[in-house]
This record gives sequence, C-alpha cells and structure tokens, in this order.
Amino acid sequence: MTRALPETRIPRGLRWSAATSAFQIEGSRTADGRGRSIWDDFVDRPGAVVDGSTAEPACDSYRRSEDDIDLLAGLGVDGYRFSIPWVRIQPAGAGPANRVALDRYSRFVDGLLQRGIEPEPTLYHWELPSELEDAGGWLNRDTASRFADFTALVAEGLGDRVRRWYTINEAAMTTLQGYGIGDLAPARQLMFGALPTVHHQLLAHARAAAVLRGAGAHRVGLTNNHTQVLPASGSEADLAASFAYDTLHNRMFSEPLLAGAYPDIESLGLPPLPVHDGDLEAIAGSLDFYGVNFYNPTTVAAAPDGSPLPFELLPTPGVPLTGFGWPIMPEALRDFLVDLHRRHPGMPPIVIGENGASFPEPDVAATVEDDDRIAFLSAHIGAVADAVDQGVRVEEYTVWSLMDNFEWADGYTQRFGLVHVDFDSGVRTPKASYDWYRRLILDDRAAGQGSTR
Ligand code: GBH
Repeated sequence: MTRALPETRIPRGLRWSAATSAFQIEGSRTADGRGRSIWDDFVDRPGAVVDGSTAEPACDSYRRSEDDIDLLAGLGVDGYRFSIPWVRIQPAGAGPANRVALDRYSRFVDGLLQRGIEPEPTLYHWELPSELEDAGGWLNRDTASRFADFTALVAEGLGDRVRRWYTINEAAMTTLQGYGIGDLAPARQLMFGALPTVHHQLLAHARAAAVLRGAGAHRVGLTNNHTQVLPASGSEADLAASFAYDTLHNRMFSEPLLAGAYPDIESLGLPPLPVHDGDLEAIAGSLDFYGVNFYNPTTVAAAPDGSPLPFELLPTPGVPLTGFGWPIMPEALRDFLVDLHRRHPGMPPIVIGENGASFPEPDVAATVEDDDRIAFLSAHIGAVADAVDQGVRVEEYTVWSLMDNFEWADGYTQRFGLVHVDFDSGVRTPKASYDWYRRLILDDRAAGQGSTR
C-alpha cells in the first residue's frame, strides 16, 4: 500500500525526543511506598475525571518500563522526557529519600543510557504531595524550598548520569487551571487569588536549578506552555483584551526568566506578585535552555459586560480542530517563536518540550493509520524550521506523546500517542506516526553525517 505522506521541512541539527509524564503512564499508585499527590486526590473524587478513570493502571509503565525503553530505542530518539514523581521519592513531601523508588529510577536511567537514549527527567509534572497542598501548596513560598530539597535527593541519586533536567512543567497550567479555575488539580477556584503560585513555581525552579548545577548538571531548563494570541479583530477593545491574555498566559511566565522582571500586571488591575529581594536575580540566571510546549493559538476578544475576566476566548475561525477541539495552526508556532526571540534576542536556545495532538481513534485497526497526527507533526516541525530560518535558536523538538496515556481530567478519552495503548491489556502498538517519526530522525541523521551535532 502506498500512502501519500507530507513533505516535511526538517530543521537540521536538532535533537529529537518524545515525552510522557509519570502520573499519566505509570499506574502502581501505591507501589513501593508512593505517597499521595494532589492528582491522587483529584482522580479519587467521583465525577472529577470525565470517564471515571483513575490513572490506574494507565500504561502500567512503572512495571513495564522495559517495554517503554524498547519502544524508544526502536524510535531512535536522542532523548526521552519523562517525569520523576516527588511522592515516590518523598512520600509526604519532606524527609529522606525512599531508596526503593530512587533505585528504580536509577535502573531506568541506566536502561535508557545503555540503549543510547539520553534521560531528560522532569522533576515537577503536577504531582504535588498532598501534605504540601494542605500547607498551602504553591500559594506557600515554603513549597519552593521543599522542592529544592526533593531535587537534591534526586540529584544525589542520578546526577552522576543525568545531564539534562527539566524542573517545572507548565507553571501556567498549575496557576490558571489548577488554582485559578479549578479544572486541574488541586481544583481550587481562586481566580486571581492564584497569582502567588506563579512566583513560587518560578522560585522553585530557580532553587532547583541551583541545586542541579551544584550537582554537575550540564543543561537545566524548565518548560512553559505557550499559545500564540490572535486578537479577534483590530478593535481597541479586542487588542487590549489580547494584551491582557498574552500577559497572563505567556509573558508573566516567560519574562521573569528571560528579562528578569514580571510584566506590569498592576496596570491590568491585578495585585503585585510576592517577590522578595534577590528572587528575580535567581530566576533570571537560571536557564541553559528555554522549554516551549506548544499546542494551539488562542483567539481573544473583549470580555462581555459583567464578565469576571478581562477577556473572552473564542474559537479560532477557519482552521481544522484536533480531537480535543483545539485549533490547528502551525504558523502560530512559527510566529510565537519568532516574536519571543525578537523580544529576547539573547535568550538561551529553545527546546520544544511538547508538541502533539489527540485525534479520535475508535479501535486499534483504525488507530494505527493516524495520518492526521503525521500531518500535524509534520506541519509543526516545518514551522520550527521556518522559525530557525528567521534566526531563532532551537536545539530540540519533543513529541507529546510517546504513547497514549491518561489525559488528566479527560481520562482515557484523548489519545496523543505515537504508540497506541490498550488500557485493559497494556499492549502497545506503534502507529503510522511512530514509523514516520522514526524515518524522519533517520533522514535527518543521514543528512547531517559528517557535520557536528
Ligand atoms: C500539556 O498540557 C501537559 O504538559 C501534558 O501533561 C498533557 O498531557 C498535554 O499537554 C496534552 O494536553 O481549548 O483550544 O484553547 C497542555 C496544556 C492547555 C494546551 C489547554 C491546550 C487549550 C486549548 N493545554 N489548551 S483550547
């Protein structure tokens, strides 16, 4: 059978990776003394997850990690972005390391290295220990210090072999959806009362980065979720609303890292962030790479009268949608990267920490032919190539996700994987996109032979 695959413009010289996060794939939520996190509390609350699923056993990856390594080796990626849950290492968020769990990740790191895959752990992919949430969670400045303690334990156990680290995944989602609106854990609805969590997460990142550097890490970064904001019209009201949304979703998280200061959120009528002397200096100098997780653009209009928010989010007109209903617009990724680089010309190299899409997949036979995912990834990799042509420095591209997994409040209803997972049997079946990505990586290596990477 011949299938027409899209021509992909490949940005040369990049590292190619795939990503997952622990809660979304591991299962075994009580194994080896694992403690409880805000996501255990979330999924155990009836009605919180749309399909009633509980991330158990998910992909069963805590036990099937050899299968995952085989898949990664077959794919031929340079690196694997996975996460190490705080509650497996410090079940109650403080105290000595749980050796059994730390040894398990140590063996996993060795397994990756033996197959030539660079381990790229994330230290916070949303699994805050429940005890720390009870003490205020990310509203509490002390959580940043606790995170540095946890980081020190992991660095002690793995720092001799792990060179690349991600600290915090998508602080914006935790602030806006976790503490602001409440559709992700810890499901609080504080609206703008959530804002201190921005600063405490960035501070946690900075403290962890210092610990990792002390332990000999070569590349330390974090990854932010970004969206390209598209004003619904050129009206002054829509432009002002777009500026407010861009500030809250993007710039509040990027500028302290890239410019050493928060944007002026007081001018939007918001309270100042709880910044102490020295914090901004620590945050600004903390990155070897800047992670961008990109899924879609966001169309923004002025808020209707009486709205509690200074903007309204609208569907993006004239573009196709993913299975999740997210607008597909690859050029928005190019424009985002070019704008960011133009505003911060001296910024560290960018890593695309996540990019991908869910599409409806009724059964295995149908799922393996996922041309829609291939088209999505191909167009977004092309958009990265366009940005690189315009002078943006990008060093790595990461597909979300290696395999179908537990999509948070959406349970098993959204499949993002290059590999199909049967959540009853645990069986993994590579999709067409897996083979496509494998060949893209091979092509790029062949094209780059003789040059230094
Ligand atoms: C990431 O979050 C997470 O890091 C990862 O764990 C998760 O599995 C993955 O992405 C897929 O969701 O309604 O059209 O305005 C993604 C953050 C926030 C990106 C919501 C898309 C809404 C699009 N997402 N956003 S739309």
